Amino acid sequence: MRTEHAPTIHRADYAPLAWTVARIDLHFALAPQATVVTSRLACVRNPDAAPGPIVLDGEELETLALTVDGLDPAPGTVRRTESRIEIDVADRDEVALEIVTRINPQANTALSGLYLSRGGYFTQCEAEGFRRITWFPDRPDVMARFTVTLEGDKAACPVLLSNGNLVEEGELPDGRHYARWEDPFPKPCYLFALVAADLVALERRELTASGREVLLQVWVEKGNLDRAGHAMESLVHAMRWDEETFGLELDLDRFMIVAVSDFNMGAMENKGLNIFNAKYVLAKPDTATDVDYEHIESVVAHEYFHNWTGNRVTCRDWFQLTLKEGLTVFRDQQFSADMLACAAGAEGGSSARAVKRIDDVRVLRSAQFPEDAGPMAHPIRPESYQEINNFYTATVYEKGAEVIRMLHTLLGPEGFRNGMDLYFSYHDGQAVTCDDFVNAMAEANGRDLDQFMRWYGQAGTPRLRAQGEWNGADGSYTLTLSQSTQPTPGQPDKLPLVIPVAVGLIGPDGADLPLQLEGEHQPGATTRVLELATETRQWRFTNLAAEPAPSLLRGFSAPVILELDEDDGRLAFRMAHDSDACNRWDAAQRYAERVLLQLAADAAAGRALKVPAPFIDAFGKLLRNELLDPAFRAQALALPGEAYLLERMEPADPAALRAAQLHVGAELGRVLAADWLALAESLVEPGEYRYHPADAGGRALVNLALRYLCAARVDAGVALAAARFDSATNMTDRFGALAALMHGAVPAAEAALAAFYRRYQNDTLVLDKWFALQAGAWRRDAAAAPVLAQVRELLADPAFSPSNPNKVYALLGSFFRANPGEFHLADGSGYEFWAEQVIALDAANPQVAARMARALENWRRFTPALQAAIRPQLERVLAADGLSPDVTEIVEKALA
Ligand code: 0A1
Ligand code: ZN
Repeated sequence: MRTEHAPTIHRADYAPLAWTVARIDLHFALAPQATVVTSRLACVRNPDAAPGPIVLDGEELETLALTVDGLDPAPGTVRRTESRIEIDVADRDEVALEIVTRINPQANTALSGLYLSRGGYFTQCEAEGFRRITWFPDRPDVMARFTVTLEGDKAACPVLLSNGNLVEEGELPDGRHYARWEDPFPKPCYLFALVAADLVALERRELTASGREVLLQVWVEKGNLDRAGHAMESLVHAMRWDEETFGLELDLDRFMIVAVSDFNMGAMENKGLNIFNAKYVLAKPDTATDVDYEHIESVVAHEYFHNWTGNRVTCRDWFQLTLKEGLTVFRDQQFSADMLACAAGAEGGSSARAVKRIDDVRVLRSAQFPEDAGPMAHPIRPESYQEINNFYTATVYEKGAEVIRMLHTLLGPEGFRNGMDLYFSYHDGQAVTCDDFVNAMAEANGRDLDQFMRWYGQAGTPRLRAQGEWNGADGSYTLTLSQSTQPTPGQPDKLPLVIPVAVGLIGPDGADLPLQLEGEHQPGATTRVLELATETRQWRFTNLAAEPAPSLLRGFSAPVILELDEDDGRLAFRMAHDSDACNRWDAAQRYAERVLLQLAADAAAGRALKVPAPFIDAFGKLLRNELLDPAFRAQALALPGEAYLLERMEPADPAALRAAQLHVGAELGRVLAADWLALAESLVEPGEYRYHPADAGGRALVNLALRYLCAARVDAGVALAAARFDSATNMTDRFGALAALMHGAVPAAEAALAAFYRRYQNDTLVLDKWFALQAGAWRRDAAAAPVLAQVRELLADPAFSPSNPNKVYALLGSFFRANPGEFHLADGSGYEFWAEQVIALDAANPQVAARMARALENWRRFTPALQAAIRPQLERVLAADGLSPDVTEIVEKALA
């Protein structure tokens, strides 16, 4: 592990390398503790760069040999540090290097580079893992053609995989065998991968749009083949969608997905050999919920889409990460929305799409908005970083996707497609920048996007202030929109952005009004996109018979915080009538937020808590509205998440908010008990489980009903949850019922939890759910032991392993990040535990530790008493011996 503090890298310092690599021939002699890597590099002088030495990166490598054109380097031509080799080369434009290194996969607990997982060898090279395998210019603008030979023990790793095409394989003495792979496409080294393990494949052959046969494989451990089908289906859907939507075809003869149990992130788009966290591959009805199925579909698609947006056209440097990530998230969001709409059929298509949009907005608001308001705030294209692994963020991914979505909104689907076509025609095979992408969009559409580019450079969530003025005398409604963005670290001044605001006006009868702007001759569509590009601007709608209710930012048309004064009656009205499902959901969220924050303030001040009757009434109306799609109702009736609410609370007081959440949830359950029960009993199980969005919506709504009923401890509801737990035929129902029982902390919960453990004790992925549920538990009885005690106990459970990232995320992530009401204990014991765990994790896996460390980055938003308890723990972590650059960057920025 690196112990020195990482220097800050600046985007402005980018310079092309003097030497790049045209070809690399790699040979791996695989052994758990001593793998020998022989690398032959064809280095070429870069005519576009200033002259200089060959520069290679390395980390924790034991170098056994290095030759230049077959000879020992001439004295004085090589300079070496732990992490860098420079080689002076005079008078030549091409040089052959041969480097032999020895590495220890078994000791690689950071899971970056080449590591072991359950006896197999796997790699993870993004962002800078390749340098932990061999010396190489480890940056994405070096694109080389790879040939890879793997040599390993046949019994331990019968399967030997790498990128591209298998060109040769055979036997070797001593029970070993080998395979040689050639990737026809030049690629940056972060897309290199190898797998050598005991796996089996689910296979399928498909024809691409142009009629080429391709082999698709999903590789899993023996015994898991019956869980690979959904990933394969998802892959085929993704292939078809990219052909139809963007005219993009698979360019390889073979495309492989491999599931691995130990993985820091979700999955990785290595060329032709995607490596996945097993959690995003494996599913069968008995072990995976509907939500798991959905996630698998979108992650499989995301990685597949990277083949064009990321691999064929890649990033010039890591500051451009959102070039591939924002765009690919947008593509996977569109794909999932299309899949849901297609499954829902003609009638339910638009609601299904809205439900997906609501999901995406929820993630953005709960994960990205807080990031943009804290010490790690950065533009989607950061200006600097210390550790690039810390910048795989919600901002780069999710806000990045919102920026692409705004381009899609501004240019329209056709204009966007034209821009994509032009982007590929200019840049296929290149490593480029975000400017190159936006320029292609601008050129294809004849549109100036210079001001739009500010979205790439400005951090912070803009506030969009809206004010409406009704003029009854002339039937006009004047809408004034203004924007402002708070300063963020290092960015005190903000400039106006281009904000597309989709607007509708709702008439008193609840129907949308046709919109006619001043100067237009007739009314037009009922939703229009207004473009706010200055600090403030007015629009005047005319020809209106009565005062309208504005519905702004429809479909969440921009990643901003909308500030609009609406009284409770207006919110209830929009909950009942807004034709834009996303805004209808948002109206319910706003109303709930208002009530929850008021009750939290009451709880903090020791006042009695009372939920306003009109709020319960508005919720009840949504709940009983059978015309609404169940999946939508499940979204609209779920209270806003605590992470989002804490962000809106001044100061953030997790205990008070939790008191409010407990009270409001129980009251909604109690007062509406008859409705919840009727609903839970009326939604009949559709026979044998299949993953289908229409069925999933019903299951989600029943599970929500059980949650409210258990929160209120309604006897019939608790009995129903217990019965559904016992008779469930699939994980969605079983887990939903268990979660409801746990949520209510009812006596039946304990037995159900134990039964769940017994049933799945040998199923590591399902046990992650068991850990997460307990770490995320809410306490209803002040006399009960704090969840912290349970989390500590679970650390010692034989099923827990601190070296498995999924286990850490399930137990510690769920506690630190998803259970603020229990983590932020007034006596500070939660923070002591946090520091202890971050320090322990960091010694083995800095990326995982840094993710956990981020749970306290927004500590300055909390009450003074909590801040006083947090600060010494942040300082304690920062003072720890050998702290990684990853955690150092997070904690230093938090304390700055
Ligand atoms: N590029 C992958 C995610 C990924 C990023 C970093 C990793 O290691 C530090 C691993 C995976 C994606 O977007 O899916
Ligand atoms: Zn990605």
